[in-house]
Amino acid sequence: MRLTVLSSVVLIGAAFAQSAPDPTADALAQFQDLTAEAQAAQDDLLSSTATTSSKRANTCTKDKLLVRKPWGSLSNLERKAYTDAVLCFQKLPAKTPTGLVPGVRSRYDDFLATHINQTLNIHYTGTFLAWHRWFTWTYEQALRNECGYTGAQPYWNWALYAKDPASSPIFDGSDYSMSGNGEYIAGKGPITLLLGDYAPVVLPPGTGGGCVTTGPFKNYTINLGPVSMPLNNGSVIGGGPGTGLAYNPRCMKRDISAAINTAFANATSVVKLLTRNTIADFQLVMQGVPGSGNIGVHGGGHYTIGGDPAGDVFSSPGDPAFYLHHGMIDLTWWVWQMLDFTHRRNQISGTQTFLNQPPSPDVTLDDTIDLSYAGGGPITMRELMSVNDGPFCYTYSL
Ligand SMILES: *[C@@H]1O[C@H](CO)[C@@H](O)[C@H](O)[C@H]1NC(C)=O
Ligand SMILES: *[C@@H]1O[C@H](CO)[C@@H](O)[C@H](O)[C@H]1NC(C)=O
Ligand SMILES: *[C@@H]1O[C@H](CO)[C@@H](O)[C@H](O)[C@H]1NC(C)=O
Ligand SMILES: *[C@@H]1O[C@H](CO)[C@@H](O)[C@H](O)[C@H]1NC(C)=O
Ligand SMILES: [Cu+2]
Repeated sequence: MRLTVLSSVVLIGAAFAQSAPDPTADALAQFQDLTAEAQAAQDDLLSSTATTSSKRANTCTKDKLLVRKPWGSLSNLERKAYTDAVLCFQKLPAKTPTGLVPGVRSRYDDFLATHINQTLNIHYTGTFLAWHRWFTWTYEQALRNECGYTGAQPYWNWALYAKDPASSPIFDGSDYSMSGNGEYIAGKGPITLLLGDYAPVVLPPGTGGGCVTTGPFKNYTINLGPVSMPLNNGSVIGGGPGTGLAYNPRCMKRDISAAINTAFANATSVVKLLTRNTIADFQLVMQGVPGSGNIGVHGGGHYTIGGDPAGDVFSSPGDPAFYLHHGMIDLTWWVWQMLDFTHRRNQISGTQTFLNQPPSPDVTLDDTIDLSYAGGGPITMRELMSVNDGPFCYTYSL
């Protein structure tokens, strides 16, 4: 009897191996379908004559949409135009007074300083998605208006390269990448993420760890942060207690991890995220349900890059790949909204403080977001709810 069961299991296994669909390919196809549905819904919306409800209502039409594309589908020329614009932005003088943030040295740092300063009010809060949509858009517009960039913000589709992100067009270290992995540091222990009183999440280290020495950002100096680095090998590397606003020049380090990408930001994770039913569930799954051991696609992307500053929640925008990661975060929110725009457009959920510590009121659509010296001026949550209304007029292509 036992033998029979065993041999039938083997037989079923063999049959399965021959005909089973590849789960990754299957999930990627589902992601494509959902994105196509979102695109169709946005097209419908823009071709209908429905009036916009926003105060700053612009006249976003289909032909005016700025199309954000995945890095891998940009030509070398387009990639170079983007990284050149970022390098230009890193050389422009800061607007933030050094009396306020002693460490700022560039326009690029204005954005980093704003993110560091507001970290505890923009993650695991009601503002998380809208704040990062506004932040990424303001950065994209600054590259266009201040550095002559004519393209759109590219994004990083994590699912495409989950098995080997270090060899992806984004991180392969070529002149047409966002720079490569950090230099290999031997003997690294596990990375331990601490989140309040929840059980720590222990992750395998990546295959770098040292300074980035390849690609467009090989000579780039990080000026601010870190504030709260994960434990590496049981001790905090780099980040002391402090505000992160002091001048702390250092090389950019990365510790790219295929294991983290595969575990948390694979094609199935993206599809599972897109099938959440409420915004509360969507944004919690995206950021990782605390205590579950799952860091979500948001944490997955950040810790796939790892190192300093990408591994620090506060100063992660110090790594220019941040904006490609948040392009994809925003893409998933856009798809999710478009799948039922009537009911999802104005859905927000959460309070004003990180995991509601200390307890604070719920965020409302009338609350304002202000990026300080990064620019943009104060704007209400309400105006950030649609990518084709308020200040926005963009879309995503796969
Ligand atoms: C990590 O800890 C182990 C054991 O204590 C040690 O041998 C190793 O050198 C440490 N690695 C680093 C990068 O500090
Ligand atoms: C990077 O810095 C080194 C040493 O200062 C210099 O030789 C090299 O030309 C720089 N590379 C770029 C791309 O700026
Ligand atoms: C893909 O991600 C999900 C979490 O979103 C996880 O449960 C699953 O184990 C991951 N797949 C692999 C192969 O690690
Ligand atoms: C940091 O945030 C505080 C409180 O919102 C604000 O008063 C201050 O101007 C901010 N600093 C910068 C550099 O944005
Ligand atoms: Cu952030």
